[in-house]
Amino acid sequence: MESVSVADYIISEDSFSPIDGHSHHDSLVIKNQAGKFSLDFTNLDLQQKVDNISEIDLTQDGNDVTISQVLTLDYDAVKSIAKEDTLIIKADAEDVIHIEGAQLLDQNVSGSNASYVAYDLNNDQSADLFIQGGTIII
Ligand SMILES: [Ca+2]
Ligand SMILES: [Ca+2]
Repeated sequence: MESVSVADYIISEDSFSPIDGHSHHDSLVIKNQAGKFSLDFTNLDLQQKVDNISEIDLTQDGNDVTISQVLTLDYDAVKSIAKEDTLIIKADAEDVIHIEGAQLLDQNVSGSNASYVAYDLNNDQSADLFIQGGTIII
C-alpha cells in the first residue's frame, strides 16, 4: 500500500473549493485549529466537492496537540470520493470515524509504514476502507 507524507489538499473549514485529485496518490488533510470539526460525506453536496482522493489524513494537527476531526462515511461516499474505489484514512486518538454499514474484514493489513484495519461496506468481502487509528463507530 502506498503512503505519502505531503498534503495535496487541506480542508480546515466548512466552505472549501471543490477538490479533484489527479493520477497520482492524493492525500486530503482535514485540519482545524481547535475544537471539533465534523464532515459528513454521506451528504451529497459535500460528496460532490471531493473526487479522486486516495487518502484522508486527520493526524496533521500540529506540534504536540491532537485535535478532533469527525468523519461520516458510507459505501456510496467512499465510491464517490475515492480514486480507486478504496480509501485510506489516518486518524489519531481524538478522531472519530462513523462508518455506516461497515463490517470488519481484517484487523491487520500491512502498509508501507503502518498497519490498517480493513472494512467492507457492501458485504462483498472485499475491503473498501483501510483505517489507521481513531475511534471507529459502526
Ligand atoms: Ca486529529
Ligand atoms: Ca466491499
